[in-house]
Amino acid sequence: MTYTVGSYLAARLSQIGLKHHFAVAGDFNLVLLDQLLTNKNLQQIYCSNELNCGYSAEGYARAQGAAAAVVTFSVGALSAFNAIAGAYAENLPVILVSGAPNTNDRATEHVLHHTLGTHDFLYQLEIAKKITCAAVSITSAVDAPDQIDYAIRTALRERKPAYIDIACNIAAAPCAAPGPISAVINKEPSDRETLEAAVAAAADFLRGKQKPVLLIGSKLRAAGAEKQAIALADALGCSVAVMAAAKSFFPEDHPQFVGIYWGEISAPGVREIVDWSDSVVCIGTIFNDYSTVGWTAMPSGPGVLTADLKRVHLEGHDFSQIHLRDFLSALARKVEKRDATMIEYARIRSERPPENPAKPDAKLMRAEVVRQIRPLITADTTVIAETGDSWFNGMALKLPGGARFEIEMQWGSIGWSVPATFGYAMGAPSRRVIALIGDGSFQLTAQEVAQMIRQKLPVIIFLINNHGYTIEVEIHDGPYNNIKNWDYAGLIEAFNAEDGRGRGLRATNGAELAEAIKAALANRDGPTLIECVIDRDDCTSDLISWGRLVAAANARPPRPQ
Ligand code: TPU
Ligand code: MG
Repeated sequence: MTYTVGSYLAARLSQIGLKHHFAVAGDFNLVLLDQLLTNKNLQQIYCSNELNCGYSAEGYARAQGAAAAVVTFSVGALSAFNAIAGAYAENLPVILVSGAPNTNDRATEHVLHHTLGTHDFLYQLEIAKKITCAAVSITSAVDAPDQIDYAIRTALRERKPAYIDIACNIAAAPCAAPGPISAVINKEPSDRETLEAAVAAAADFLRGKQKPVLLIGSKLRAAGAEKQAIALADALGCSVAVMAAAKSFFPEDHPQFVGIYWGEISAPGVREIVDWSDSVVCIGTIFNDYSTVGWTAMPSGPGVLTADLKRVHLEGHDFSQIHLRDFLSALARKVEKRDATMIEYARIRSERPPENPAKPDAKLMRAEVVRQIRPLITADTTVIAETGDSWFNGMALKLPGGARFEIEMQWGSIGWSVPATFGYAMGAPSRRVIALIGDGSFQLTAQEVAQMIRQKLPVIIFLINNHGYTIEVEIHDGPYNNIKNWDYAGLIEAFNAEDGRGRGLRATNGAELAEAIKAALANRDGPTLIECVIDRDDCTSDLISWGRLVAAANARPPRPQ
């Protein structure tokens, strides 16, 4: 077979394990899309707009480890950039591929459509360089294989997005055949001597402590080190707390799992266990103003050991070029039991009292929605929680072993979850996907429900209609937090048109919600959106506490110069 630049790219995407790529057509990428279609192992999945295309790929990368989105020049790529920057923040290798102007139009006086109307076509590449770990512009079929391999390899190594643009008259040009995929997927090994030194220093650090705890962060998954973290926990026997953004990255049915650590709004007993400890081993953690609850919950000082993707830091030491996976598994073999924090936790642990069901015809409240969602979560369920009170509702769900949880806490762009749910469901067809989405967030990217209908994905969406931006209300209220109400359940009929099998249902009390959930479980031919109508101020107390502390952090006056 003779390869073209486009079919070479398709071969590489398929070789790294992708079965799909997401796309929106535009004249600068049409020939490229044709070339990608020639690969029968790679299905082309269409999105309603490029922002959603980027987020669909981001969601797919959460399920599959990597993803690709294909868009047209500028009008497409600039919309996708929000999602690509999000993938950077969230440590997800999404390959953004953009069609680009014909090579003959560069360095001429030509003015092209889909550009700023100047002779500069490079601004897109320049922006891409800021929000990806590798950005290449392909204008030669000879160099294309090397450039494509470099971009994909760097994305997989760094767990960050990469960018490739391909001139529209190069996409179908013949090029070299792909060599062995090991050149792209082989990981740089840890530096052996540094690894040994880091493990020795960390084991020494732990030997000197009585009450260490492990704190799990969201980069643990990016490192592919979830199993190794369990091995270290087993070896130490200490308490394991998990940051909100890493929920489900350490199994919640593990006997040493104590709960989500989130300062004032931590699960019962967890803040005490972390505060009383004499050392915190922070594994892949990200401390930002949200995750530290307005800088009120951030382990610091000589008792902190930080193990990051490729770096270990503890007082007096800093080691680079070692993979988290290698570090954790080697350390697990070196440490002695340190289970004092578990003994403490057993003493202070308080079980949540069982929730009583609301009266079936009583006005629907948030707590009743969460109570009815709990039993839906099985080992093969993934819960996807959007920014808003959905974050806090999601945190309160106890996950059985195997259940997964997805959240976009570092980037925090509302609207993420609708396309990310679509992409995730495409990437994980055997999982039950449940999304928790606020009305305000949903309005940004609602169109992608139509793609779930098109692909017949049996996703269940709990749309919490509290008539506004309640999370913002709790941080800082004003008229800008009120939104136009929609007939969310009715919208699904519009998306179904003549052939769709999506269902839209509205629940205003517990009985209606129970009926709607039954109908959702029975609908295997498309998504079911359940609009849960609650009061504007019916939110978790966690959101109120968190909002107060985040608002206080935002309101700090400028320091005097
Ligand atoms: O449950 P609830 O009402 O808090 O959620 P809902 O209705 O989805 O409202 C979310 C409100 C919100 C905004 C407007 N949360 N964060 N923001 C700020 C924001 C604006 N634009 C983007 C793209 N991302 C944001 N986070
Ligand atoms: Mg809302």
